[in-house]
Amino acid sequence: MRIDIITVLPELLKSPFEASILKRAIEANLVEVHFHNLRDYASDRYKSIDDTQFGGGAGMVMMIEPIDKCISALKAQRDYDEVIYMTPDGETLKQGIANQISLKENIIILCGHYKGVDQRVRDLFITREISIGDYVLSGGELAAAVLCDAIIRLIPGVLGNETSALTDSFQDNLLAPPIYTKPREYKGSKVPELLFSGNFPKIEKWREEQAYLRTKERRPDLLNE
Ligand code: 6GU
Repeated sequence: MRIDIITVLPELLKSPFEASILKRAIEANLVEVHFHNLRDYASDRYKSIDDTQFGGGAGMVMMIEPIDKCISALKAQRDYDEVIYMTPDGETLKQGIANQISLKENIIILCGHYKGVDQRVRDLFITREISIGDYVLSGGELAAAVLCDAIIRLIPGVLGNETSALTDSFQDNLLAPPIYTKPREYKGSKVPELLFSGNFPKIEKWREEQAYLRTKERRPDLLNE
């Protein structure tokens, strides 16, 4: 998979890709991530990428021309399956969306800033608009990092244990069950005895029940999806 990220703040976006699982995925060539500074595609000598709104109103709007130039330069080199715009009024990111996107070959992610982009960018270039939740961030960069993390960890080979992404919370619309490690007892607090029984069918059944109970208690909305 190849991800091209268009941003006015590449430095804000880079560090999540330089540690742990994402770093290893890149080093193992399971994913390529490229950053494009929108200012490099500005047309005037001030490197402007935004301007005031037509019709009046507070806040700057990202202009179509630099974005068009950047996206067109990328599309001249390869085909893209999706051009995703990160915006608080997009579709809310869910595990199912991450699953779908993780199957794509080449994607572009455009990070919104200021008030957002000229509507014509959305009409002409964007195939999918994604939000990471009902709150406003100062830009789409952190949201893009969240989306990338959610999709890259699903690429086969990225997680050491192939089964572990399948047992995440939200796969199958269930939260994950409680988990334990050593010591067996800590300051009087004990690990459930069943987990030492070696009876794996019974342990699996217990985990499924716990996942269901936890979901019913914390996220009943998931059970109706
Ligand atoms: Cl994708 N962008 C911004 N600016 N704020 C957000 C968001 C995105 N998702 C939730 N809040």
